[in-house]
Amino acid sequence: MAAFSERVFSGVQPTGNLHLGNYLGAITRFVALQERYDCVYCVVDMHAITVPQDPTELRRQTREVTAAFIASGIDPVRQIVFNQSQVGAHAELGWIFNCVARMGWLSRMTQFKEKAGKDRENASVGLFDYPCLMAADILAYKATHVPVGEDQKQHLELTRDIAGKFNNDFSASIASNGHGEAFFPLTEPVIGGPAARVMSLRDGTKKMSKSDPSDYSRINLTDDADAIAQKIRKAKTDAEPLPSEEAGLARRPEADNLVGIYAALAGAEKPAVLGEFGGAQFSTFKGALVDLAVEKLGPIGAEMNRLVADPGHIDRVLANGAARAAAIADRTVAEVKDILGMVRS
Ligand code: AQP
Repeated sequence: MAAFSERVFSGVQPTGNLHLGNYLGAITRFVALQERYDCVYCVVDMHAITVPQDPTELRRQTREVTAAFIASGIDPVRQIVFNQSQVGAHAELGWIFNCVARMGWLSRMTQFKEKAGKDRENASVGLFDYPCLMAADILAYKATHVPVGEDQKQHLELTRDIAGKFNNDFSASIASNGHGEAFFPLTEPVIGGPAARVMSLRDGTKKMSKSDPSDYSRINLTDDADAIAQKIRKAKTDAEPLPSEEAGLARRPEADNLVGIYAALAGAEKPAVLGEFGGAQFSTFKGALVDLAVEKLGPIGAEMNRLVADPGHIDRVLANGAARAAAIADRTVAEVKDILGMVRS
């Protein structure tokens, strides 16, 4: 396999109510990775429109996700922060990948099945095709690492399948165009830690999600201290005290979830949290979790509110990021066209 320079790409949809799952599963990892890698972080508005969006809300939420990135510690000067629709190369490469990916591959995607539900006939073609655009997002930058929550693992495997098939199908042309053995990297997912899959506060077997109708199922990044406290105090639990060992969390999804959230917010692992709280009642543990969550999330929510009050500044950040992103992605698409045999002037 050819050597690729290391680069991180990831995206978040501007579909409202950024929550603790998005923050712990994805955004905190984005922040950590920027210390070691060149990073490209994208507000994926083209993915958002795979389900209906109100135009005014889409614009507001695009700015809000950008504000969340910056408020959480992503540096848009050192790293590239932009919204997907401003860089046409994503859609162009996405089309090319439609012609590389196979129907059978996409038919196996569980997220489409979950999101389309029983009304598959009425789902948009874009919702079905989402993973091809996601592969284009990543591979337009030849990203070697993608930090995501566990729910995105299957889509990343598909990205690797698309990259592998492209490298294989066009190997002769890739070599004759001077790109060596492989044009695209086989991107590595960066998944893990105690909060790779944060669950609903109302049901420990369901993912915490923006689209859950109950606001009590999630902690939003913009929730104030009172809302955070109420949601944690009302979070579903069982009747037993916390165990002292991690094995004691098996078959206790709600307890496991709250311990995972505490660990991720504290920058610790679950055994250390259980070392401290093993034997405690939930009332005690929830009190400590409220204090920690308010301490960590309060300043982020306040900074987000400050940033969204100046949409002009956010739009300038996005425009600057888009120009820098396009410089990389346009070149990749031009090279892909040469490999495919498309005439360009
Ligand atoms: N519950 C979660 N736990 C850990 N990570 C999560 N992510 C999402 N939910 C959790 C990760 O957050 C990043 C951005 O996700 P997204 O907003 O682009 O899309 P999503 O996964 O579809 O988010 P939601 O909240 O579940 O939205 P809806 O309800 O619209 O489907 C991704 O890295 C994701 O893994």
